[in-house]
Amino acid sequence: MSDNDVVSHEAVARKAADAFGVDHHESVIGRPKIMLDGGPETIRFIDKDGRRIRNEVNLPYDPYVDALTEDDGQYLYRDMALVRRFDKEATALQRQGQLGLWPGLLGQEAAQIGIGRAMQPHDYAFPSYREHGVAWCRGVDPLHLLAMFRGVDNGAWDPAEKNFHLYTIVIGNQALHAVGYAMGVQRDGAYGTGDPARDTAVVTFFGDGATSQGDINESFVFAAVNQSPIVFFCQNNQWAISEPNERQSRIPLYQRARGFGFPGVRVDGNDVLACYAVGMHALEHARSGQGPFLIEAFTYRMGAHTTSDDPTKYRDSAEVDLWGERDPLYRLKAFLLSLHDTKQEFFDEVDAEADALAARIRKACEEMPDPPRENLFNHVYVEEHPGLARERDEFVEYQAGFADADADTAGEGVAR
Ligand SMILES: Cc1ncc(C[n+]2csc(CCOP(=O)(O)OP(=O)(O)O)c2C)c(N)n1
Ligand SMILES: [Mg+2]
Repeated sequence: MSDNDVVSHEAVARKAADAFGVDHHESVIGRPKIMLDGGPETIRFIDKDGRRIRNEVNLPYDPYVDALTEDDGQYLYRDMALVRRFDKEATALQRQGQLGLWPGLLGQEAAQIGIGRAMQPHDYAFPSYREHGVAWCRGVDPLHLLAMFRGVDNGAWDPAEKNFHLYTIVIGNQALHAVGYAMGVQRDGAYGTGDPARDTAVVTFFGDGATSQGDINESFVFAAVNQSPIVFFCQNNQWAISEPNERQSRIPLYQRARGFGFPGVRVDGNDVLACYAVGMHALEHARSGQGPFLIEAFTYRMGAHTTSDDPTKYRDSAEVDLWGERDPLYRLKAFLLSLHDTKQEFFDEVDAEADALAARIRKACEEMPDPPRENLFNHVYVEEHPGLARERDEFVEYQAGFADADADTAGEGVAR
């Protein structure tokens, strides 16, 4: 076959799989999977049975993992388990009419907790809309996330207090904000000084689909030419709603960084130790003035895109089952058991804590008061705007006509 032949997508995928020397899998709907495990260039520390991997690819990051104690490993497990439980409860709350929408993170816990715990409090994060695990690491109360998806708040946390920006739904847009912030850090001289309390890195989060957006590519250009202190953290969960990743790129996403002039690596996004270690390295790279860094966390979206999506329409359940075997929590649990012989008591305590968390957020979510309706008009302009004030007054008067109906449904605790 010559290079000029028109080849099917499947043939391209087979060729790529052969080039990487890995198996590919064909699903019953005929979608070829190029690399189920990310390929040999993927940085991974724990194998599927929980054993520690030592090889040339992960060697540069070994010291970060070797420095972790059993307590640290348990801490990461606890984070992941609590965030998973919170996410599960949020999905149930949406199904029961308490939230308008919920984008689940099932399967992506290791990617988010790994990088989240590598960040320093004075670093700054710009998330998209699925970063509940990072929010957790930044100390954002899960209830604030629920308030937003319940529609009673536009973003309940103070970004400046947590150094965690508000969620961004417009795909890729937050990367531009993040690079702008990182350029501001440069103007403040808050990088490359050698003072760990001062040197700051910015991290922005986006998905595989977002890499097809202009915003991401423009961010790469500005970050590269300015050598800005930013880590681009791409969670390649294989799907952009119903669009599989292999229809969006002919090369592994991490390789794109090279074309812009900064390093990029692929890490096993279901291995929390790998995400933590590579995150630590990339953050130090950025803080010390060496410029941007791209991490592609190769993972899988185990659930639906959001609660409005039905993935059975476009993907095969065999694929989901296959990735179920790579569950990030089971992997870390196997590691803790094999390396440290962690006692069952610890896992039981975490489960109990997770249930208590779920009960707390359920109760508080159901009891969340609706905001005053006129809030809709607030914060549009810095100062009062006469036209808008008139519309607000008319709206309030109009709504007052429904006072009796409101009294009838009061106490039901259902978001209207
Ligand atoms: C600019 C823009 N275009 C389209 C959409 C609709 N949309 C919402 S999520 C999504 C897919 C994003 O996929 P990916 O970047 O892989 O992130 P994931 O949802 O998988 O985490 C799209 C197209 C949007 N929100 N913004
Ligand atoms: Mg995706």
